[in-house]
Amino acid sequence: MPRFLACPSRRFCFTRHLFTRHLFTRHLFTWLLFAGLLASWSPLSANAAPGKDAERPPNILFILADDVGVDAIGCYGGSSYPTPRIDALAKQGLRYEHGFSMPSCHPTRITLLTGRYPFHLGHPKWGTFPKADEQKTVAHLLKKAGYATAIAGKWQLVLMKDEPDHIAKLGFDESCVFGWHEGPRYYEPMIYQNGKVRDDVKDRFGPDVYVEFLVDFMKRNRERPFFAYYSMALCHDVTDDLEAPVPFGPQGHYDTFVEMMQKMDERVGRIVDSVKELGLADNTVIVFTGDNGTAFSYLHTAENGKYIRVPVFSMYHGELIQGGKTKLTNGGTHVPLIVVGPHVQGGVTSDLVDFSDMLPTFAQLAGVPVPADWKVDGQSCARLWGDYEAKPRTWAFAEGSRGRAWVRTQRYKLYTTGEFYDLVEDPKEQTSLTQPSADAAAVQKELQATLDTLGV
Ligand SMILES: [Ca+2]
Repeated sequence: MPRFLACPSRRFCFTRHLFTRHLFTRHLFTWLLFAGLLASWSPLSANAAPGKDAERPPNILFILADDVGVDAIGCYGGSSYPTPRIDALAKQGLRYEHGFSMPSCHPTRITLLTGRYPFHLGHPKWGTFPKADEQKTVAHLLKKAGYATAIAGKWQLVLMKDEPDHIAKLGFDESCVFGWHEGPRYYEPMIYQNGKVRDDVKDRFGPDVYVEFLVDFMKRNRERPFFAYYSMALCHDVTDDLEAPVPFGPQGHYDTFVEMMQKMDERVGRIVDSVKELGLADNTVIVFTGDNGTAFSYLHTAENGKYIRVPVFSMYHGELIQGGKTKLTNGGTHVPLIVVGPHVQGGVTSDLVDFSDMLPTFAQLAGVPVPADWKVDGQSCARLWGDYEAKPRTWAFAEGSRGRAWVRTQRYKLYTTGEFYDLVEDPKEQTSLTQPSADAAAVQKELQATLDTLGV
């Protein structure tokens, strides 16, 4: 039997528990009949392959750092910031060399939640989510599979004051997020919990509140599968569009990028430790990634009511480079992607992944099909996460803010504008290939066909 076909039996094992309880109270005869069916399914459950818990699908802890590209992470070749906890995750699990985001926050989050590229959703305006797709999110899909769902940190898909129930509408049972463009996210934070502003966090550091909330959520739901989405505030700089500058930290300025990286790594460690402390390490898949490349600059302080920006330069493979957020280059779209789990194959993989893959991947872990009418762009990338049937994708996609987009392989990248780059020879995309080799030309042709099929 193909491995993927074994999935429904595992899903069946989990759902049958809930289902049989329901039937028992409703109709004893039906229950007995169903019990007979269970007996016929049992051997499949007993022989569940590695990666498939006989009782329930795995928990998913999805950690999304803000404005952190590969150049900022030690195990990817960054050397400006110590990232011991993230590096330890990579050592323990699987590190992707070719994980790609959109070049900025909002389109990445849209793609993550829907499995669709933003242009297929009509390029949702910054800070909005398409109304027609509110029921078609990864959170709704996981809820359908019996998961408890929660998000902590950044939402960004609506102004919370306008629509405090927006997160619940999109499928999250619980939430603890900062008031994006409404108040501070770090010091003296403004935090909405389940749609209501908390009045007990003024003296707290926001990121500590987000971690605490999610750890508590995992603790309360440890007897059932859960989807914990840790949408980190770190390492994005402070909010800059309020009437007055937001409060400094105790040091008299905002955290430097170095300090933010350190705090980000610490909190990743804290939430990963909590999974172990709760006894959930054997049934939890942890994913760490970033929503776009490293910030180009950040707000370091404010004087006379005006913010002062400082550039972010990082040492990456021995070269000092500036963060590339918002650009479609590697600097803006090449993000860390590390996966840890009880059955995840360790090491480094060259598989391509983009954010449209998360929804179908998590659906496969949960054992639920993605409805065909959702028209998801991605595909499961779980082939190395356990015994899951999935094929590596042959291209990844990203789109910028002005309709410009690309598809790429590990080596070559073709833009909608026709520019074509060999990223091994020319990682900074300085010279578009006008006379590609025969091999490169063949890839170019395939990538063009992909762009044509996508209709971008
Ligand atoms: Ca971001």
